[in-house]
Amino acid sequence: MNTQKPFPTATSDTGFLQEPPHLKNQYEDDIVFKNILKKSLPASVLAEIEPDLSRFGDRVTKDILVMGDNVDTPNNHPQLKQYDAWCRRVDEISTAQGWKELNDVAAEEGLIAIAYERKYGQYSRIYQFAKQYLYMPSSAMYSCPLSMTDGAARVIEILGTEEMKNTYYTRLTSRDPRKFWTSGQWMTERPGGSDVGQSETQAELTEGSTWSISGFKWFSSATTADLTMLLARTIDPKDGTVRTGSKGLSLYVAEMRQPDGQLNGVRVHRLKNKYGTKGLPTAELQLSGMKAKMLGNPGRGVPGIASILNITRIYACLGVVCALRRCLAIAKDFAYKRHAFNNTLDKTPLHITTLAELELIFRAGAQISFYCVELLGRTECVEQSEGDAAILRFLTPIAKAYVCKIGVNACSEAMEALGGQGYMEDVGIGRQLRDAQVNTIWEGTTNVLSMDVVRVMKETKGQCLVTFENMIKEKINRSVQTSSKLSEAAKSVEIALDNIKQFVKATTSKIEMESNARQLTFALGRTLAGALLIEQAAFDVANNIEGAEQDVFVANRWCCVREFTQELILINTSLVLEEAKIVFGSAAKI
Ligand code: MFK
Repeated sequence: MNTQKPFPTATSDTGFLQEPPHLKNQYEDDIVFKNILKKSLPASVLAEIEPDLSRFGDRVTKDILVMGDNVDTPNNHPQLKQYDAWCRRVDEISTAQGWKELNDVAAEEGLIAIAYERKYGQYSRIYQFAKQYLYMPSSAMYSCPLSMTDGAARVIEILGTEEMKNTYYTRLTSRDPRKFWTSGQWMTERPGGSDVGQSETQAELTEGSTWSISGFKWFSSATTADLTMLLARTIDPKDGTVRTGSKGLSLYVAEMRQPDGQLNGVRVHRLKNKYGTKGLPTAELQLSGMKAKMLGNPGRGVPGIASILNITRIYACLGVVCALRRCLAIAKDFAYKRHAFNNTLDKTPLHITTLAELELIFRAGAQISFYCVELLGRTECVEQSEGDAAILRFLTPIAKAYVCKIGVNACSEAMEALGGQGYMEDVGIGRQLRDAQVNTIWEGTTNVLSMDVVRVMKETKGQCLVTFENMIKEKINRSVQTSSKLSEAAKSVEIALDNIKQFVKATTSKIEMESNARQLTFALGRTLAGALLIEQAAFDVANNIEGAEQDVFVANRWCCVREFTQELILINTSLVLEEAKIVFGSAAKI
């Protein structure tokens, strides 16, 4: 029988005190991330940027983390003051000190600038997103204004006038905090968040090329931005008519404030009370005569703003991946330190297996995100990159829908890995989970993105699937030549590809295509991740890189499980009708 002397009575200061988990350098401590960069960057570029990444990887655990914590402190959440003491309308939104500091850090660190200076050509995007990856989990959603700023810079680069490029673009891509501007992106209105074609806001030409915009925007994220990109229904200057639906919408750019500092026809109706992203000011806005300029052609607002969405969607995808990475960093360090049932958690079989599942999801998501970034860089910097643009157009909604969905669930699981402590605000997982959740919603919900996948298939008459298959096969065929240990995984990917093709063939009606869109999107995401994990493992083996053995294991573990190769279950029309009955109680008219 084990006996021991009685313990002294524990008080709040004596007795057991758990050693807390600590964050190490977020670049040096992340072999998955480092290996992705090795695969996707020329060695000379990586050698040049690595000191900056290593320095920044340390900084995001120090002053930047303090700024983020300051932003997410309840007393510091944004406040709206609508009137001054004399009943003058002022509509001032105050934000945390940390919020302002995060803005300055973003400019100084070149978190937008790097992508547009293009010092490393197509690889500049990877460098920029590598820094975003490090910055996001510490910055309490300053990545939101930054992602929209990035999208706005790109749209101005594509569609803007010389004047816009000399003024707005220069500011959006500046490294000088005194010059740096951020941009918002206002689409959502009360009748339609997903179905933007129902928007009510209207734009009327007043003088020269200046438009006057009036209406009500229901969600405006980062309302303290200096500039905004917005959609409005164009009143035809010739006959005063407006066109209904999304073809009547044009894209406009407007400054938040007029030269005298007054708001530019904007009234802040109220701040939103959100589930997460608490430090990010999101507001309802009344627009009355907001002066704006049109970007691109009238009626082409949705395709115009889609250039922003296609960038912010990659941010959303990466945002979940790095949130999960942060949750895992905390959970892993805790596992080394926490004793339970006569062992530390890192030696407890079920705990190991649970964290390994999350590690797989993280690695899969990181591969998909950085592959999209790689393609984005090529489309912006390489001539004749139409093929890359076509595949990126197809992969972006797949990446956003699939990675955000599996990643948020994994963040929730990581919270549980610390037991009750995981649920405590000051441990650091709560904010990650809350903030990650929005990424499944904004910039298109999972269903909207799944329908976007269907849209691309329709628009390309199925060619995107052929391109997808070729790209995947090219990656896995090349990889198995490097390592025979990847053959099983590669075979699984081929089976998964065949299943997808059979599945698409079997969906014959519009109803079937739509009701199966989510399944299809997830299967495409899962398969893409498989091919990229195989490619990473082969690269590591070929170059004898640290972590190669684990990456071979990961590729096999991801691809050689039942869910990966299982056939997709076709939801046919009669099944949808039956499902409608169990959900809504009666047969749906669809
Ligand atoms: C860390 C991350 C931070 C992120 C911060 C973000 C904060 C900002 C918060 C927000 O602003 S949330 C609001 C986000 N809103 C959305 O994402 C809207 C979601 N809805 C959709 O995406 C709908 O699919 C869409 C509005 C595009 C549907 O509109 P329509 O008019 O029914 O679409 P239609 O007719 O299919 O497409 C119109 C045109 O746009 C077509 O081109 P054509 O006219 O030439 O045929 C489409 O091909 C084109 N298009 C649509 N989506 C596209 C696109 N083109 C390129 N890329 C896309 N993604």
